[in-house]
Formats: sequence, C-alpha cells, structure tokens
Amino acid sequence: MITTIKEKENEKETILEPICYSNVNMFWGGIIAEVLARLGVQYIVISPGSRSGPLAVGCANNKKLKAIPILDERSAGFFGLGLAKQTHRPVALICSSGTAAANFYPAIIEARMSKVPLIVLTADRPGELRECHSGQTIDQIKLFGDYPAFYKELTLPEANIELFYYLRQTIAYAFERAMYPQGGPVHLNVPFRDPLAPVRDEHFLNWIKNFDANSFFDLEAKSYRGETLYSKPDADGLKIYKQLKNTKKGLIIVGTIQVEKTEEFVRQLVELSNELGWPVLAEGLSPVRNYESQFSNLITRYDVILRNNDIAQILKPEQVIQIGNLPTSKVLRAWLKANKPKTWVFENSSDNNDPLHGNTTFVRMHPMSLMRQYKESKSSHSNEEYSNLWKQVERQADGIISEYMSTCDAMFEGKAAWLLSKCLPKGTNVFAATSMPVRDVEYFWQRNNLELQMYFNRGANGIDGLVSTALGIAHCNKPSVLLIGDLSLLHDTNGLLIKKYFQGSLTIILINNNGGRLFEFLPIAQFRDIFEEFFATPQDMNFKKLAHCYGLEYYQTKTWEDFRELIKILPERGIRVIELITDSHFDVAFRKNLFKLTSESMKIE
Ligand SMILES: Cc1ncc(C[n+]2csc(CCOP(=O)(O)OP(=O)(O)O)c2C)c(N)n1
Repeated sequence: MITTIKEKENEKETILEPICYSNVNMFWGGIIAEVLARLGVQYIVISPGSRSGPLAVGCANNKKLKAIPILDERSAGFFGLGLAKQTHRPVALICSSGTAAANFYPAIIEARMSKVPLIVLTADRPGELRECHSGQTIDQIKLFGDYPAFYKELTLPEANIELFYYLRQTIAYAFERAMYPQGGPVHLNVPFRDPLAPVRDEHFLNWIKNFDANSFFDLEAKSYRGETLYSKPDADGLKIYKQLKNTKKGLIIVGTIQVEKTEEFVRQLVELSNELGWPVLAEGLSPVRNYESQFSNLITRYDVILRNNDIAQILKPEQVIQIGNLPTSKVLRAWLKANKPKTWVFENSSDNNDPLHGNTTFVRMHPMSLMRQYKESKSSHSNEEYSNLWKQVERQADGIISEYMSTCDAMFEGKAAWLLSKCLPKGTNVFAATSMPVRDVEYFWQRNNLELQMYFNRGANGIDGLVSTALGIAHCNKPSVLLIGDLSLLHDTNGLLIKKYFQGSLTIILINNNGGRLFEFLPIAQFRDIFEEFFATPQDMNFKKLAHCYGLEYYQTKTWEDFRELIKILPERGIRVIELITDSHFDVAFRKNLFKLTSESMKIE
C-alpha cells in the first residue's frame, strides 16, 4: 500500500493525494507524473523493472494519467508512438536501466523522423554504480544520439525544495521540446539510488510535511499548438505568390502526411487548388483521396499515368507545390528528378524533405497563409488546359484499374487495398504497413468519400513495431484496420501481448505471401539461388495457430465476397486477424501486366 500524506494525517482529499510521500525517490517520481499530467499528457506506457520503480509508482498512482504496462520495450515504444499519433499529444515511456532502454531506439527514430511527440524516461543507476559491473548498467548518456530533440540527465533526487523546482521546470521544458518547434522524442535519463520501492522514510515524511503542493503544481495546462514561428508570410510572400499564379503548368503534390485537423486541412487544400487551378496529385497515404467530392481536379493514378512516356512528356510541370513528404512512387520521383520543375516545398517544420535535390525552395508556412494574404492579385496565365489533360488521363487510368479490380476473382494483393477503400465503414482508421501494403494503397486506393483516416510509419520505413503502432492508434479509438505483410506481422508479434489491456477494435488484414515480396520487384529477384533464403526469407508460419496462441479471432478468406463481408462492419472491440493467402508468382505477373496494359491504353486527345 502506498503511503500518502492523506493517509498519514487522515486529511480530506487534496492535491497531495496521488503523490507518494514515503521517501524522496517516490516523491520525485510523483512530481514527474503530476507535472506531465498537468501539462496535458494522457498516456504513460510503463515497462517493468526495479530501477524505474519510483517513476512507475509515481505514474501508475496518478489518477489523471492512463498508465499501460507493456513487457517488451520495443513494442512499448511503438505502442506509445501509435497513441501519440492518434492523440497528437506527447506520450511518456518509462523503462528500467540497461538494454531495456536500448529497446526504445527504433520507436525513437521513427518518432523523430515522423515528428511524433514522445517523452522517454529511462531509469539509471547513480554515478558511483556505473562502469563497475554493478549489474544492468550500460552507458545511457545520450543513448539515442541526436534523435531526441532534447536530452538531459536529471540530477539525483534530494530533499531540497530548489531541486524540486528544477525538476518541475525541466519536465515542463522537455514537454515543450517534444512539441515545439515540431513534434519529436525527448529523452530524460533519470538516476535513482535505493530505495526503489515506496518504503517509509520517517525523516523525509517529517521534512516534507509543510510542502505546499497546491502552489507548486499550479501549472497552466497549456496547449502548445497554434501559430508557429513559421506561420506568417514575410516580404517575399508576394513574390512567391506571383510566381505561382503566373504559370500554365502547375501541380500540387500531396505526399505522405498526417495532420491533426483533417477536415480543415482538406478545406484549405481545396481552396488552394481552386485559387490556383492546379490539379492535386494525392498519395493514398494522405487524407485527400477519402474526401474526393470536395475536389474538382483530384489525381490518384499518377503512378501508372507516368509509366506512359509520351504522356509523361506532355504532362511535364513548370512548377510544383509539395505538401508533406514526397509520395512513395518511384515513377513519380524519377519523373520529377528528370524534369526538375521549380518546386515549392511548403513545410511547417525545419525539415529538409527534398530527397530529389531538385530546384527547390522551402516555404516555412502553410500555403493558405500565403494565398489568403495575396488573393486579390490577378494572374496572367491559366492552368486550365494543363489541368484538363491530367483529368483526361486520370479518368482513363481509373476506369481501367476499376475494371481490372472488379472482375478479378483471383487473390491479387492489390485488390485488398482497393476493396478497403470502397467498403470500410465511414471514418475508419487505416494503418498501412511498410513494404507492399503502403505501395498497394498508393497504386490502388480508390477515391471515395468515406473520410477514412490514414496512418503509417514512413519516417524510417521500418517493418518493426507496426503491430504495436497500429494497436496504439486503435486503443480507446474508433475501430481500426491494419493492412500488413506476413514478415512485418511476425517481426512484432510481441506487440500482441498488449491484448490484455487493449480497449478498442483492431482488424489485422494479413497478406500472407510467405516472405518479403517487395524484393520481387528489385534487381536482386533475378538471382534466384540466393533470393528466397536471404531476401524473401519465407517463414512458413501457421497464422491460425499463432492467432489462437494470443487468443485472437482468426479468419481465412478465400473469396473477395467473404472479405467484403468481413470488412464492411467492424467489431466494437477485440483484435482479429483476417488472413489472405496469396501466390507471389501470380501476384508479380498480374501487377506488371496491369501496369503495362493500363499505361499503354491511355492516350491524350
Ligand atoms: C526493421 C526492418 N528490417 C528490415 C527491413 C527491410 N525490409 C523492407 S520490406 C521487407 C519485407 C517485408 O515483408 P512483408 O511484411 O511480408 O511484406 P511484403 O513485402 O511481402 O508485402 C524487409 C525485410 C525494414 N524495412 N525494416
């Protein structure tokens, strides 16, 4: 039983209640938890360990925080990442010392690269127990290199009011750095001497008696979202605006992007494209394709369109506005690289997201800030002709792909993405895993008005932690769907251990082609003697048994009718696996043929 001042003195409930006063370490952990809660942190993911005891007790004991225990720190990190993606607020992670901390690394990298706020608290031994084989001690100083936006090793807890102020301020600053100027991970290394459990220290209890918690914790629960440093156009704004308006061939490319306020984002994008008259090329991993009726010039089939060299020549743009990271399509990237249009990357962070090293200018603001300011300026050119050409080939490509998909009875992997975009319930969260699933979403996701919310880990493109991230997105949220390959699922089966605490509904659509079949499309696929064993790496797993082992619902679908039935209504709770067993030889051939025939049949009239 945790001793609190309330229990000790039998006072009525006060702010002191959630904080354990038994000893200075517990109090230290309690301050950290209370400050995080006051600043707006909702979730804390706690992995087990002794050294992290004061942090775990402090957070688990705080009623304002939702603490979730997860055994494997790698899964815990990604689950926290998913929660932070879902809530757009920092999520805290707690672990013990040693390799426990190192297991957070992949999630920290992804958080940094996809700008997701995480507050990582790793417990550590004090200085005198380091470098002397004291057990479960590694060098945790700057363990995650330059990935965290802010790193600090905290001082050891001491019964000293000035140190409590220092602690409060450091936590508040770490929270701010996890949000500003852009989302990302921060790392606090937190050393403790014994005791690590809430054992009573009468001396401390006596000393802390007069501590005024009400004034100490009187922090404002600030929202740090809003106008940023970059959000106002400066004197060059008009110059940029005029250049944008005076083109006959302008294109907006919306790549992989997750936004907090989807509807507002879509509305502003529609306004931008109407103002300029430029077509909008939208990745499947942007929200845009799921709001199609709002756009008059939406282009989704750019990958296959640009496979036709003649059409690709005609459609060369003069100027491009890039929003978000570039789409995955290699064809689109190669076309941009070859043609080097003047590119305006509207990016509300300090990131360099120009992997093509093109003719690029970064504009650190939202494009609509610019548009609104200068809207009155007249344009001397119209983009209409160019826009109409795009729309013409889009109609053709979309018609052919739809025809292929609707008549295909075979288990072609791309059809799963296509059907999801047509049949899922409105507003479903969709997480597309790395490898072929993200590509299938880009190639085949059908324009719709289902307001589906797209999620992905495209910061570092790892196949690790994808199950955990999707579970974090689905936790206490609307029913969600994960589209994933067999290797990626196997890579993170530990993520399924969260089942006991998971609240919500996740449907895992497993495309089982027995191995990493993305590699079938790379030059290495021609070297068959080495390919299967060291690249495709088939695991021959029985997923039905695996699902049962974790207590998950399991279905295998052999027809698209069954698949449709299973996805059109999603369960309110639980984790279920829908397995589609596919044949990669058929799949590769079908896909190549589809792209070839579609791109060859298009023409501009
Ligand atoms: C952590 C990590 N290890 C290795 C890779 C390299 N990799 C990229 S795709 C892939 C295969 C994924 O296979 P699967 O999930 O079955 O999807 P498929 O390609 O069959 O669609 C691998 C190993 C990676 N991206 N991340």
